[in-house]
Amino acid sequence: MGYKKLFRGETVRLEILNKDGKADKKSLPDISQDTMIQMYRYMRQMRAFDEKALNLQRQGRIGTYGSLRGQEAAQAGLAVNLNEKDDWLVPSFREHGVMMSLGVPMHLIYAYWKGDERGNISDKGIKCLPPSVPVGSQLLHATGIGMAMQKKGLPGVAVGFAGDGATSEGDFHEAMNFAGVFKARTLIYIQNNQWAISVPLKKQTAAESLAQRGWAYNVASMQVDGNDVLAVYEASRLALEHIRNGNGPYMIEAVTFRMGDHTTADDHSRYRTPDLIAYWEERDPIMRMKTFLINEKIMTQADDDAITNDVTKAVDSAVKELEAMPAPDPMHIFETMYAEKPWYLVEQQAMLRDELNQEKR
Ligand SMILES: Cc1ncc(C[n+]2csc(CCOP(=O)(O)OP(=O)(O)O)c2C)c(N)n1
Ligand SMILES: [Mg+2]
Repeated sequence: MGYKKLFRGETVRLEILNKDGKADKKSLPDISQDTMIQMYRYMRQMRAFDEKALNLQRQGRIGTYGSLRGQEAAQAGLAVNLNEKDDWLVPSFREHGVMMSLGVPMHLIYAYWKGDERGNISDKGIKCLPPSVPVGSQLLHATGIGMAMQKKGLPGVAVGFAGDGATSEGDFHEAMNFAGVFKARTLIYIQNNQWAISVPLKKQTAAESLAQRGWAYNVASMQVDGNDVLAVYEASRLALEHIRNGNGPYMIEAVTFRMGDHTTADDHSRYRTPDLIAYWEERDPIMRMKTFLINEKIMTQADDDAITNDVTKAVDSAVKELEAMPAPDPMHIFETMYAEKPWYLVEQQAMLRDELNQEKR
């Protein structure tokens, strides 16, 4: 297949499913029907999680929330290729889809968006760093972890996530440079949703693609239709194989679209037109895969109804678990940042303890 041949400096764009859910049979990846259903299920779970999160935010039951609506394929097609025992997730703030797919409990992800630090601590043994809000900063951590794994001969891959806007940050370029020089076991995974809050891609960069930047650092790079879960699956599989075989880092640019507001603190109708939203609504990643699965008789409408039931139940029970969590201990803010606490935090911790004790009296 043409896309397997990567040319230095040239952007290779991978697309398999068209917007109407039809695939060119010749380009179908070697993928089992179970995996296809799994990816579809993951996407449906993300959408159900997301819709509930927006309602919870409106009701004041969680805080500001960043929706991933529209980006489900870009996360599900990657998730099924990851191995939760060995691989590291190094997320920014829009990766809850891939996190929940790898097993981070949904009630903890809701807790994070409620401002509860305990949301970042899971007992499931999943190697997932806390989501990083300073744009692009997490990519340096992903490169560092990938360098360490390369040095230690470990089998895993560190996946550093970022958006299109983050690729304008110095951190992105430093991370790419180090990854290239030190052959880090790192996948730099860019979800190009074409907006950085209200800044459109064309004001972000004059480059033809984000993927082409990777080659300047000798990081093999590919652009993929991020709303096509089969294409994302295949791009991720190729990238991870490349890294796992010791060939150095890889960068994927998944071209997608954020369907909603940047976060619940934003109003995207102020900078985007209804026509643009309608254009992307027609390219919804979930509908596209559903049409494909039903037309190919891989899934029936009854199977789909059962999935709806399962994902709704899972979300409802996550909300119950979230709201059954005991109130967080304010003293907890001093834990988990440093192995050895600096003196000023020791002082502040003592002050807060005194204040809380006085309040109790
Ligand atoms: C260093 C830094 N600068 C600015 C911000 C404010 N900010 C938060 S998200 C964002 C846009 C990020 O866009 P992109 O990287 O495309 O990710 P997306 O939100 O589209 O997923 C900005 C400017 C921040 N969090 N950190
Ligand atoms: Mg963006």
